[in-house]
Amino acid sequence: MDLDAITKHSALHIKPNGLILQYGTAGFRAKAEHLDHVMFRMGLLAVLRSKQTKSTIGVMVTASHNPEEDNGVKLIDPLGEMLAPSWEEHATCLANAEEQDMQRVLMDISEKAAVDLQRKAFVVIGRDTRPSSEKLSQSVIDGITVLGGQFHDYGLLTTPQLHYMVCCRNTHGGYGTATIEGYYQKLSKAFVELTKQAFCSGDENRSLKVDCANGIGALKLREMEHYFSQGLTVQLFNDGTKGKLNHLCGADFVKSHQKPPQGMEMKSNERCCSFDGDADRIVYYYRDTDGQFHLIDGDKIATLISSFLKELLLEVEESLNIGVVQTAYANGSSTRYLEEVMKVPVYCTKTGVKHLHHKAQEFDIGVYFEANGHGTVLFSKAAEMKIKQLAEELEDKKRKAAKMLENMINLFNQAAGDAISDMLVIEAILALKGLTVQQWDALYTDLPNRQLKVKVVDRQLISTTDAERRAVTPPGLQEAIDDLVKKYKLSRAFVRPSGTEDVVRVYAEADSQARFPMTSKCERNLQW
Ligand code: NG1
Ligand code: ZN
Repeated sequence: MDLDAITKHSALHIKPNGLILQYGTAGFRAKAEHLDHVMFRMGLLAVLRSKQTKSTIGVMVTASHNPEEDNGVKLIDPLGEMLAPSWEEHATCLANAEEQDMQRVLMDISEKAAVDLQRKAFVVIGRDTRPSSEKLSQSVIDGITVLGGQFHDYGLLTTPQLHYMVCCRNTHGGYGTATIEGYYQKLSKAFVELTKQAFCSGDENRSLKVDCANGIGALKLREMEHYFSQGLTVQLFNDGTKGKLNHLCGADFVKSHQKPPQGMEMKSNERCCSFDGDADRIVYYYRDTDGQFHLIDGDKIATLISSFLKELLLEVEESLNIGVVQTAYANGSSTRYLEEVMKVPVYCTKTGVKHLHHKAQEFDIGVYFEANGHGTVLFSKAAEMKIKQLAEELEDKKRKAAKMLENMINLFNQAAGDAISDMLVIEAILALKGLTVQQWDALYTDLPNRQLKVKVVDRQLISTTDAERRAVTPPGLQEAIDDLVKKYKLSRAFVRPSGTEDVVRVYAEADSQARFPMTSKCERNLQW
């Protein structure tokens, strides 16, 4: 380690006085102007992590669904997964170190994590379309090079595309080719093969309206659309040519306001979807003939996908196990439908995809989605091999089903939830099953629900247990919630501190909106 060079370069990326940031569920997030030093330091950390894992590490510069003025950064571990928890702590220490302590903290991390400093390091970088992202990714590069690491800058990418690149590089092409062309080819080949049958039966004019949140999703979908254009026409809205990133549009806006994004022309019964700012989340929606808006969130996406996969497994008579993983925010109706009607086991984890991803790895086929539309499906190595074998050995209808499963494996981005990949999966399933968006929506009816955020002095005073469904502290809080909840049917409520914002989130659902615990009066009394 050239400690002098580190000190010299670090002085060009000064930490603002008194600023303390935490590596949260989605890495660091803050106003862009406060992040230069964090970027430089995450470049340094990525080099250490790369040396330690003897693998390529990813650094993504994005603040996802947050306002355009914000930015953020997260590291991607070797198989495309989120950074290991012990390294999240190293990231927090390094980001908050005072200038004079930088060298010591770097040495501490290297010692604690047994980093072989002599090894080579390789880091790949991606960024979203925020005006601040290009300069901030240059600071990441500065950090990488000062520690002697090599890098490849992919430039503009969606977050899940960078996860895919990292996974491809560390599996030496086993997962796919680590280029944007490789990503487009892999997904569109699977999509075209999967939907061939559906489209020859006269359903070739499928079209979908996509709200791209004025973000990176628009650029990437535009690049990709000609690869699958025979199967699906996408009409892009909020493509970044006029509006501001995530402003009154995008998956987060649609999900939390339960209304269409600005700028989207919706005719009745038209299928529409929204991506978030870095295209790792997707939600669907439509307006019925009475003009009423219907949201189809991550829970219903998980239901559609898992029922399709289960049907295919029944067809090939293979007893691979499927599990669905949700968080406390999953609508109670979805959990009931999955367990009671579809007879699929459902598990609840803490919020944040790393928890869901981890749990989903326990199954042959693990379907995980957060209600906000972030999710994917994981296939175990054994399941992949079995399905490949069935696709070769079986005949007729069974072979067709096994081939479909094989294509589904390739169509999912197993490294991370991916709006583009999930969109193609959903479009393929709807086409193959001949389902309209209304029929999909009618699988079950969501319980009325509300989610609020409340500003408090110290959100960490609230601690939780049971996958965040029950509060442990402060004393009396859970009892108060229980007293309220028991007055209503099919009711559930919980509070938890957010991992990405300085707020406490409050969620409640019950059988009817009219008798809903969180009335508008109550809402006004809360500080937003
Ligand atoms: P927090 O802020 O911890 O609630 C939010 C989302 C998560 C996840 C992360 C990362 C909700 C209720 N929470 O986490 O699902 O997506 O951001 O972006 O939607
Ligand atoms: Zn996102």
